[in-house]
Amino acid sequence: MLRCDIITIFPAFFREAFDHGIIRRARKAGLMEIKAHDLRGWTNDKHHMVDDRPFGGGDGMVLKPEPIFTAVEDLTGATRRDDYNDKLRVVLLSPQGRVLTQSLAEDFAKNAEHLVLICGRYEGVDERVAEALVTDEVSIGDYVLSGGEPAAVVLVDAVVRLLPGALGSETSALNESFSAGLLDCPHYTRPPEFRGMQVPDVLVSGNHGEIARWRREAAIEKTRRNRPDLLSN
Ligand code: 9D3
Repeated sequence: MLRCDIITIFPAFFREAFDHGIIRRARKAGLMEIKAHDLRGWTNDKHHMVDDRPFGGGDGMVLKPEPIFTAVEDLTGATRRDDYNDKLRVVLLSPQGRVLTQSLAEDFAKNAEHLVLICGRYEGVDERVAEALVTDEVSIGDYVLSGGEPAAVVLVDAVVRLLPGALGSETSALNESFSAGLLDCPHYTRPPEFRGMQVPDVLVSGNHGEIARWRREAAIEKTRRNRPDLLSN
C-alpha cells in the first residue's frame, strides 16, 4: 500500500482528480491511499497566513516555512530529512526541480511506501523547505504553471499505474513501449472508411507479420515527426 499525502492551499483542486479510471480502481483495490491536506490547517495565527514577502525585495509572495515544517512533521513523524526512513519521499513540486521522467516514477512506485507532495504557489517556497525536508524537487516540464497542484496530479497518475496490480495484465506490457524509446504507432478502429479517410489496408489484411512491420515503421515515422530527440539519443 502506497500512502500519498498532498500539502496544498487548494485541497479542493484534487476533489475529483483521483476519482476516475485507473487511479480510482487502484484506491478501491487498496493499492494506494491519497489525501489532500489544507496547508492552512497547520497555521496558528488568526488569518491562517501561509505566505509572506520575500527577503531582498521583489514581486510576489513566498510560502512560509513554519506551516510546511509542521505539516511534514505531523504526516511523517520526522523533524528533518536525516530522520526519514528509506521508504519515505518528500517531494517539492517546483519549476526549479529536475524534470519528471518515467524512471523517476518507477523509482517512486518501486521504492516508496509514503509520498508527501508539497505544492508550491506564488513566487515560490522558502528555500529552507528544500534544504531540510525535501528528498526530491520535481518539475513536470519547461512551461509555466500557476502552482504545483496540476504537477502533483501528473506525478500521482504516473506512479499509480506502475503499482503491481493497478493495470490488467494485458495492458501492463503496453506500458513498456514508452521506455523502449519510440512513440506508439497510430491506432484505428471501425469503420474502415470514415468521411473518406481509409484505415491502412495492411491493418485489415490479417497478415500479422506485415502488421507488425507496418507498426514498427509507423512508430519510427511518428517519432521522427514529433520527437526527433528520442531517435538521436
Ligand atoms: C519568475 C520565475 N518563475 C519561476 C520559473 C516564477 C514561478 C512560476 C511558476 C513560480 C512558481 C510557479 C508555479 N509553478 C509550479 O509551482 C510548478 C511547476 C511549473 O510551473 N512548471 C512545471 N512544473 C512545475 S511543478 C510546480
